[in-house]
Amino acid sequence: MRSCMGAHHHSAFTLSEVLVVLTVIATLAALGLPAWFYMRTQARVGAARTLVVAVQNAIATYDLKTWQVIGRDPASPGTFGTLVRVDINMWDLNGDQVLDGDPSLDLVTPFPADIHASANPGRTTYRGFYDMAGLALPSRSGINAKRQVLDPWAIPLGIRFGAEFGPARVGIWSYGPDKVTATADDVCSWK
Ligand SMILES: [Ca+2]
Ligand SMILES: [Ca+2]
Repeated sequence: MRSCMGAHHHSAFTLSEVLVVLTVIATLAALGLPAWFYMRTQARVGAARTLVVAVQNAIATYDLKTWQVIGRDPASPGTFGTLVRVDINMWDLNGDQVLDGDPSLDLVTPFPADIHASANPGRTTYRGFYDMAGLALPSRSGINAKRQVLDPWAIPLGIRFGAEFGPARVGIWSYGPDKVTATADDVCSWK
């Protein structure tokens, strides 16, 4: 009796054992993959938020340097002239609400013809946000061949100007996980 039962245990995995293992694997995959995708998306959203704030701060800091005093009368030491902001739209020269890279590297996007430094040397020294502001990019972000700043989904950041964005008057956003602008998952500097 005992030896008879023992004989059965020499076989390899039974069908039911294989099914149990497969079920466990399928369950782990069902639980684990969505969780992994979710965590990866959350990490990218967090990185996008860091990038958006960093770019906004870099633009604000750079803009401070471009404030200029005009109308000061050297003959009247008591006058201070008027502080004016210049180059407010220099980060989006072509007005397409995409943060510019180096215009001389981007011959497709319709920049004003005379902005291309290569076509008109000396006309402009503007080389795009990344090279003008000298920002150290946070992790998960990058730049493309046009030297545009890319979010964690490798999409260039959006940019918009207006009084609604506060004293800096500039809003920066990532298109978010759906890679489409002006949808609910956008990562915006102003909200
Ligand atoms: Ca642009
Ligand atoms: Ca979006």
